[in-house]
Amino acid sequence: MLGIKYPIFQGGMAWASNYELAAAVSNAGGLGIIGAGQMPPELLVQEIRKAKEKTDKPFGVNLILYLTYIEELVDAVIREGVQVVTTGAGNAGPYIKRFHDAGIKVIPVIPSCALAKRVEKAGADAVIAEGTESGGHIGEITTMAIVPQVADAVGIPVIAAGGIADYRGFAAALCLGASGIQMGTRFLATKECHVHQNWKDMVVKASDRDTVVTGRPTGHPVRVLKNRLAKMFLELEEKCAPVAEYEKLGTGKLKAASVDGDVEMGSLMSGQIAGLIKEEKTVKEVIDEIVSQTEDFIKNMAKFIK
Ligand code: TUI
Repeated sequence: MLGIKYPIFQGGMAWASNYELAAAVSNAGGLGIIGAGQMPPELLVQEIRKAKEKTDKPFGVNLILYLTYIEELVDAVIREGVQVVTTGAGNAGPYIKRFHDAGIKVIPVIPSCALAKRVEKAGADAVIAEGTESGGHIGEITTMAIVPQVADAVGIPVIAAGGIADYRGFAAALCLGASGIQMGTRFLATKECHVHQNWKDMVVKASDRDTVVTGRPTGHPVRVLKNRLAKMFLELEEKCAPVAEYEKLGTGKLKAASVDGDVEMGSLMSGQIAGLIKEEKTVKEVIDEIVSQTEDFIKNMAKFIK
């Protein structure tokens, strides 16, 4: 469907997956995705053009749908032309026809069966079923539970996301009914990812219990690595603070993590699988290793039941 060699998507990460990471993933045979986040449309256009200079393989753009100027980003993506758009934090339905008319495949990230069915009805080409293990803005259901349920609920291909960083996660996702995987945190800790070294070091140092979910009362829960900022968010919850206070505290914090490397007051969005990631690698190493190890593993799986 997408013209890619391996069914491995790199999660579109605001302030973390720019054209360099996306092009590297696409060149290695996966699907690189530029995380548009809150970029102004002109910057997104530049990113798409630079990615095209770096790779002749298909790549995508991820759009966060709750932005007030989302229409401008949609127009920019359609004008520039990319192979795939993935969407997060909202219902992709209203935009699907316009993308299709421009020859762009639409693959929404969804945290529930209800949303999966809704976007399938609206014409989505596939869905990314994302578990609560993921970093950033999350739903409530685990990857283990959501992937088979979404696979049964829709007829389009399902990509599994959340808690996957090695061949075991890849194989498990296929067993659960997925046709492919999406990884974010694993690609955060790669040489080609431009986030500040301090953030990557925090991922590599993290253990299994080092992430926490903040912002639940706002309706936009976000998983991050524990730090001073995360603690301050949790204190707002204890005080039953108004939503405006979360917004005030959160402003500019993803940039602080990514650009300034502020590991105390930056928003270090990362998934629970950070604990499994022990070193920074190149994108090609990540993809080549996971592909060859998954293949070997699957070939030998029958031994467990014989
Ligand atoms: O979108 C993500 N992950 C993200 S977006 C993001 S940017 C951000 N920055 C600060 C605060 C909050 C976000 C960081 N990480 N993942 C995909 C995803 N989509 N997870 C959950 C959803 C989702 C939620 C509700 C998708 C659809 C949806 O629909 C609601 C509706 O009623 O249509």
